[in-house]
Amino acid sequence: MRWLDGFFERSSRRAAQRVSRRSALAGIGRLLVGAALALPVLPFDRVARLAGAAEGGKKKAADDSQCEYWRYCALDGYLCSCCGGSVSTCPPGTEPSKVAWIGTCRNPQDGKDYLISYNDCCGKTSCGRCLCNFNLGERPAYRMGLHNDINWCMANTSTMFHCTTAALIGVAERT
Ligand code: ABN
Repeated sequence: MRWLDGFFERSSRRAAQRVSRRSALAGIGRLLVGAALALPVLPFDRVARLAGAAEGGKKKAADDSQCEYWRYCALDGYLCSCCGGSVSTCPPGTEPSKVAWIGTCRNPQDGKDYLISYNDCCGKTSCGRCLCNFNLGERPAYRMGLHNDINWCMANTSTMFHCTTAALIGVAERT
């Protein structure tokens, strides 16, 4: 390996005589900046990551304790399925609001639109878990039946809002 040591020694000395320290540093700097710019655009295979994200999205759309569950397309409130109840039943100690708002949501499994009744559950303080807010087809208070941003426990004996259910009430007819 002596010859290799000698070779590198001779090349280093020759380079040191020809190239100044400043231009050597500038060259190394250019190399580093070039690499930093070029590397992110190299064609990495991102397909696997995208497939994973799509799979995660599908799982969420089928899980009624996630905001992305399809029936929650016009729900504003805490999910009762995270609060001791279910997607369509109030947790113990609360009762469904006497008035409600409705939404029309598409079930991704069959591609059909369904009418959903959103009822607030009343009688306990805010659940505080799984706050979701989707507003597909939601309208301001001049269309009360489509308005989600108020406490629908207003007509109950106890007006305390706890969480919101999303009961399926029928298939939406196309007009
Ligand atoms: N409809 C859910 C809700 C309750 C209280 C305040 C705003 C929204």
